[in-house]
Amino acid sequence: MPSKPVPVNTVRLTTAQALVRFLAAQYSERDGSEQRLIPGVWGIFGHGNVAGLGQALLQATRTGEADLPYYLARNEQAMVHAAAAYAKMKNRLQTFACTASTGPGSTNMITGAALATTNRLPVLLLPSDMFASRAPDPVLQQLEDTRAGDVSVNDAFRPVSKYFDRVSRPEQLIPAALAAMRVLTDPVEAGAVTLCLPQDVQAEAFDWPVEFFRRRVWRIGRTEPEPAAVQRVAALLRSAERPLIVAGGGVVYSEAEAELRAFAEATGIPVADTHAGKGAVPWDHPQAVGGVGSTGTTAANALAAEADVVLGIGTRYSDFTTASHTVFGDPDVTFANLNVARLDAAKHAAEMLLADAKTGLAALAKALEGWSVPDEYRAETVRLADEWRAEADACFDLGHGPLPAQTEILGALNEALDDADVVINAAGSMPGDLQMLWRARDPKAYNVEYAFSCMGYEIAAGVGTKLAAPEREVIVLVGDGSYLMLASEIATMVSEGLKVIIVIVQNHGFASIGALSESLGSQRFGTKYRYRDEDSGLLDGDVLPVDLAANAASFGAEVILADTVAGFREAIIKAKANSRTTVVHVETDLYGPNPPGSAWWDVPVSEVSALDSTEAARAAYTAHKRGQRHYL
Ligand SMILES: Cc1ncc(C[n+]2csc(CCOP(=O)(O)OP(=O)(O)O)c2C)c(N)n1
Ligand SMILES: [Mg+2]
Repeated sequence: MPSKPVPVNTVRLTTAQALVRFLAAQYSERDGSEQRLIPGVWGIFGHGNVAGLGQALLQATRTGEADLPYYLARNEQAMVHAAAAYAKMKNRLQTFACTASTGPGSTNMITGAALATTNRLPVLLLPSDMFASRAPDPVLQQLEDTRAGDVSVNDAFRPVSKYFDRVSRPEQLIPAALAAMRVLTDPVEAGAVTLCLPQDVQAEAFDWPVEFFRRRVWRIGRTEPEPAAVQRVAALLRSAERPLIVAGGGVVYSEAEAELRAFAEATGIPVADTHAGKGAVPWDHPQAVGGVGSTGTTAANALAAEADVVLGIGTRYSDFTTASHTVFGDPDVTFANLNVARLDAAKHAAEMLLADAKTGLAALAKALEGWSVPDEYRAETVRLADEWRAEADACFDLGHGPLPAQTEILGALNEALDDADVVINAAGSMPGDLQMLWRARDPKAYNVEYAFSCMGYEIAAGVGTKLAAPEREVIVLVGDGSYLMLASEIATMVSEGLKVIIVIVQNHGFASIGALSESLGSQRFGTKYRYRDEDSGLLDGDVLPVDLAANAASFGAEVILADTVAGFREAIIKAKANSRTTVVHVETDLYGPNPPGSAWWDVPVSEVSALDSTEAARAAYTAHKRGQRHYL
């Protein structure tokens, strides 16, 4: 006998209207606190989304049927950066959706997607796609592939997304949207989630089961460690004489700072940090030794050189952290990694402790109760950290001229800021200086994106960070190169009334890649913003008349100029007192001096060359390369 159909209450909506209603009903939960998973949508409209998602967002606002505020970005890459920075500030418990038109609007988001996935930050991307019906093909901005009819430019999102789907029929939205939420709230999978929305499907109506739109709570949870794994790692640490902790972003995202501090104090194990982990332990804590690796402190790198057991917590061990596999120097060094993700836990042939950082640290602390490193090792940690702090103090007070050194500007800024103020940066010479010198006391006060190190992240991230933490002062540090790449979100800050301080560090070129080029024998070739010199044929003529202060003012920001350290200090005090977006423009010396380096970074030098500078650099490279190894 045929069974009767199950009665389902339905509501007739377009796919876009359904998605808006669905997103407004999604919540995340951890430790009992619930919050909206997707509290808003960023976008730029074109023919791909203006009448689909655009109409749905308008209808939601006009009728109040779904609470999903819309933010208008100036560049699609930037809006994904804003969403990633927001998610970072919210410890991955919340993020934004981003809607873009077909073709270039969508492909502009690919860099942002890669940044989010590389940094393990959830973002929901909604690129519009070519017609599912194919009726008017090829539409404006449609790629035509001679080999396959179903390929669109959006397929380029696949390798940079942790979940990818194309909603080619309205009803496909149901499994696609649920899968998207699952991945967005999974700390192991954290990254970009892409739902491609063909422009005709966005506007197509369907009878949706009302159950699809009920309030849904996605429980993020905390993975408990396996007791046997805790015992194995505890035994390894007990056997150690010179253990070292490498604290990464997982500590911060898991809000495990108190556990890490307590663990470090009880065991006496020194704590080195990565960019994403900075601030988890305050810089002046007795076990804190600062950044480790290529741009690490002398203290952290000296301890790493002799560490017998390295406990990595929530770190992905980038090449900067390991100094390209050279910073850990003990031939018998072994690793234990506490991480939610097997991908990271398994690195360097480690004893794996698969768990959330908070629960994992609590379990480890219990298993190691009563055990500590020898007093001499604690004393050595403090001595090395003190030595480094004296070096850092010297970098802050060089009396360099005529233009200040960047380290002096960073020192003055660090001193002028309060503990909760957030500093943002991503690329250029500043991340290295900050990794060595910045003194953070608050785990959310340091937002340096150094997994993708994407020029152009900085200002956009200022927007996302300020939306996430309106109560905090947000300071964007941006080099002139990064500024030139993507400054347009200053207009967004102004229109949204977001008070952000942007410090433009103007040195007329790439201090970072210039110094790198010189050290690799490439003589700073092509790293300065200069007129082309007629005699040499190179870009080494006069400085260009580019005026970034005037450019920033043209967006509606208030601009303060500084050309000395004292002037910069005053400018920051004024900027802090301001209530609107303020840009502080400071000129610094392109040639440093840089803080003292104590580790290497593997950037290959030409094996054969007709230049003496390259030959010399190759010899140095070959020598360094001998110290590189797999940790097996
Ligand atoms: C999108 C992108 N393109 C290229 C690079 C490679 N890169 C790293 S730093 C840098 C120069 C940065 O210049 P600027 O922002 O002025 O900072 P500075 O080096 O002067 O401190 C470049 C081109 C990058 N990180 N990101
Ligand atoms: Mg520069």
